Amino acid sequence: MRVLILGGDGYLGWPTAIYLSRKGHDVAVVDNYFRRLACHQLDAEPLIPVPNLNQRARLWNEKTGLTIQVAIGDICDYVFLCKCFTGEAFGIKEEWIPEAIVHYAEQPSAPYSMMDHEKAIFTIQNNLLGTANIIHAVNKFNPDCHIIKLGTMGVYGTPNIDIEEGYLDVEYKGRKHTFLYPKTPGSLYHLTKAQDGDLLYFYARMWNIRVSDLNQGPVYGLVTDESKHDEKLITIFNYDDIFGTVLNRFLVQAVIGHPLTVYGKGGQTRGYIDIRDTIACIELALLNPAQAGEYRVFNQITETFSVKELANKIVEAARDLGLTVKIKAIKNPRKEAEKHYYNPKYSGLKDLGLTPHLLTQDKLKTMLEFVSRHQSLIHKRYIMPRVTWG
Ligand code: NAD
Ligand code: USQ
Repeated sequence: MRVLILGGDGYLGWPTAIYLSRKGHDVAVVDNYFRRLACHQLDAEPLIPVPNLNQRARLWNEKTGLTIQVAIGDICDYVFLCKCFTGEAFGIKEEWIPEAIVHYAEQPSAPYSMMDHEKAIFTIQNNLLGTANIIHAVNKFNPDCHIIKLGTMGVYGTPNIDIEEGYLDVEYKGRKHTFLYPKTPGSLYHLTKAQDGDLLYFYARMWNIRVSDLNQGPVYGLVTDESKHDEKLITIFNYDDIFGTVLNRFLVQAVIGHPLTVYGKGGQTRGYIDIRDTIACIELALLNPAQAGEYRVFNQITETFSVKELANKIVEAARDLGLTVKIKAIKNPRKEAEKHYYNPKYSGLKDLGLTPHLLTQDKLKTMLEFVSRHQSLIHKRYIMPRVTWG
């Protein structure tokens, strides 16, 4: 399939691109380097320096004989985005109209969105404008094109009832209706992910577009089958307070002997997923597209843990490697429930064929060993949280 990956330079975008390319898809990637620039501005560099997108696509293409096309630009610029739908942005002479889009190109950090006025407004503009542009471009160039958008489990918040996959059946005063599951996001970033979902649901009903919204939990890991033999192909891996996700942060903290930064009581429970399963889920969505007019939602997680449980697992794995790791509860910089009911449903992707890689002690040890080999690159000043929810 012709697959356009928006946000193809990112933590998830690049491993998805090389995986789908290896699987024989015709892949083109787009990115405006927002993430790299923000990392420079906030002094939050990834663990391992990563070549730019053109360099690593060239490396991949030379190494495999396959072709990943690259365009650098902003999807909020509609003229540029339209050129990505014709092939012009990639310098492709003949018509190149995508059959599927994987939409990763958003500002993905909750702390970033809560930092100040400028970053709040940027997050709203970037995430909503970008998504609206994609919808319009799809409608203009190929209304049959399947939009696979990365959503987030955080749109649901932590309600005191079970979390369904996207929709909720409600019976009220003797009548029944199915609604989108109510959303109670806990950061401005998460709110924009709720709103971009609403945009897609609206246009699925208005224009019959096909949408899969993949509500994913925090992702962990950095090596995939395509990058394991070549470090230059490894993805951007952040462990700082702004762009690092919790398990990735804890791995790095454990390696340098920093007490694991559990925010508050540590009872915050989330659904987690291995980066290799993220990619597998994208492929499953791609091969099993939503119907025309369907806004389909999957909860993209494979197991749930509280932050405290995650921290304890890391302490145990580190101990087996001879590392003594402590846990230190610190004042929670966020406004979130620290002890709550959490029972999400996540059977849809498994029904399509996902076989999850669960978080075993062996896997934790492998990741700790990998990070240990790069210990000299770790900056301790990136660890403590700088942003509060105000
Ligand atoms: P990332 O920041 O590494 O990747 C996003 C990429 O999109 C970046 O390279 C960035 O430069 C690019 N980008 C942003 N705005 C753009 C624009 N206007 N035009 C062109 N490119 C743009 O983030 P990630 O962790 O790979 O997350 C990707 C998506 O997955 C996000 O939408 C995020 O909400 C979602 N998600 C991530 C996780 C996770 O744990 N990483 C979990 C759930 C959902
Ligand atoms: N946490 C700690 N200590 C830390 C970092 C985080 O206790 O050092 C806690 C947070 O308070 C939170 C939980 O761990 O309760 C998860 O935090 P996170 O930073 O890993 O995840 P979050 O901010 O929610 O965002 C990440 C990605 C985002 C994605 C989201 C999925 O950055 O793109 O949408 O995970 S979810 O959490 O399901 O909404």
